[in-house]
Amino acid sequence: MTEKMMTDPFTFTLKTTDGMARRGQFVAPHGVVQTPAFMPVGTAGTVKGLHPEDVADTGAEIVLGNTYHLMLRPGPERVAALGGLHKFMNWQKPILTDSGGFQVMSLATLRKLTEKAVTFRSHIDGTMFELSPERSIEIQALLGADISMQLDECLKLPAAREEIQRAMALSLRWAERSRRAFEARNATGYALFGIVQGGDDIPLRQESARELIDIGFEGYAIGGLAVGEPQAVMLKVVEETTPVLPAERPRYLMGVGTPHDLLEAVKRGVDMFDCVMPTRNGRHGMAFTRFGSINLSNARHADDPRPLDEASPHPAARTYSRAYLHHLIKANEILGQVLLSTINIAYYQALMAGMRAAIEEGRFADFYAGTMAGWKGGDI
Ligand code: PRF
Repeated sequence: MTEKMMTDPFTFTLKTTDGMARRGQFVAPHGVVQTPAFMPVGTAGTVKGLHPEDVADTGAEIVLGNTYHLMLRPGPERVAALGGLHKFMNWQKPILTDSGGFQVMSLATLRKLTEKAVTFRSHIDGTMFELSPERSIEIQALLGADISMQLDECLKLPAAREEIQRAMALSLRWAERSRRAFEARNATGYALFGIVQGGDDIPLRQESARELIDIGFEGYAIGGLAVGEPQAVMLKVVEETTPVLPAERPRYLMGVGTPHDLLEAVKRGVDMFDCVMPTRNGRHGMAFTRFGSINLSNARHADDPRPLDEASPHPAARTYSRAYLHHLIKANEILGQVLLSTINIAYYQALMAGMRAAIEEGRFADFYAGTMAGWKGGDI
């Protein structure tokens, strides 16, 4: 299916598997998304530096928005009155919104967490806010998100087992309240994902996954990773969690990661990702390519007439010389940040498209080996 009817339910179809890797698609109110998928981060109603048309031209079929940022500014009631987030930011394809819990923990000050809600001081102007599971669902509905996320508590690692257990149990109680609030909306086609927590403790992770499945969600996220643990720990948690999750629902690894993380996580059965890395690192002069990552602020690029990748499917990676990109970054020109953000998102999308084709054709292992070998040509 390529066309989407507004009355269709949210569905995920698993088309093929290759080992643990999965090739699927989901149908959301604003369109169809092929998986494994990477979602560029559009925190404050914009994928920083890119026109929405340029985001779509990279191959992205869905972007992520943030409850936390949009509740502080410009306010979800205002966005709703202006026709919802899709219209506000001129992005007509699906949007997944994060619930706010993780951003409160990483950005807000004076946080106070109770059973009922998290209260915090805005990092923008100091105003106090309260975010409960119910208010998070309400905000995501006001924004018009195709996929909403439950409110959860994400700890940094390392953390004590009792603390991990406490946050996981609270997240489960919030999952139940989020589900109830979401059901009350009666919004056909829209989806709510539960979030597995449990730190680096495998039994807690599996308990969290099983309890979420009992509540029942359209999809399941793995949260609480890429928070300070080594990659091997993250991958171990992923590979011990995905087998517990239902095959017929999408799995989303939140806030991950490097191209290598994506390759390893798809291999272990993950379908969706989001990360600021392609845009944030791009703004700081880093290019992600099939040769590995390249730091364009390095002086050795100053006289290099070659494009980043003459065989890239995206014109920006084929057109501009490394010398020009080096110059733009050194001169702190906006265009340098825009071009590298675009090139990086396009590379992430090409990597996902490559993985999707490889899974379909039963050659994921070859694709994995070839991609890993290619990255050895990078410079960091
Ligand atoms: N929870 C939520 N959002 C997130 C995370 C989480 O655990 C992460 C973890 N890396 C990123 N974004 N709600």
